[in-house]
Amino acid sequence: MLNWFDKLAEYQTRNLAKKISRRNALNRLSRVLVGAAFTLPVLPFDRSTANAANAGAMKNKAAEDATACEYWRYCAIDGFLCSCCGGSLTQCPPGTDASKVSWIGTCSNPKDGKDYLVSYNDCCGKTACGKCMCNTNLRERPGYNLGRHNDVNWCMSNDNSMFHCTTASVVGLAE
Ligand code: ABN
Repeated sequence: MLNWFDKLAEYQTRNLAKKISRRNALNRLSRVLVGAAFTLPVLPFDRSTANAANAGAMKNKAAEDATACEYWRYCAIDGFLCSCCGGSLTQCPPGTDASKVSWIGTCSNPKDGKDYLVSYNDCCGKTACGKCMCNTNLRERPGYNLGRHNDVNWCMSNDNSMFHCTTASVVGLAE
């Protein structure tokens, strides 16, 4: 009888120890953490507001910001933006000269939806500006179609052929 009673007491004690032990608590906690790691990333978060805000900011840059690669006139550019290098969208920075030859692109203006012919001129005579590098290349063509090729130093015909940055001037409406 005593033996039986001892066994029951031992069983109950062990059971209780299992339930309140540190190992048990850690075991449960780790299960919760592993479960969260697998389920949280797939939960359907509402990202529509962030996406809409992002799209709005991109549209604004495309229409207004001459220091952003997304600005519409830069659709076929390859170079550092002169507007980040002490010049502007159409003006070379002090101490540099516009390239005598240039390449062209056709870019759509988001404000009126029309296509414009854009002339890209490299500004020459100083070492590379190094700021706001953009390489968008819309409708850009290989070197055998030279006027539409941007991956070349267009300062090649200037007295000082060092490339500094690139401007983007509208020539007129594209036909
Ligand atoms: N048209 C910009 C440029 C300059 C030097 C080398 C590659 C591209």
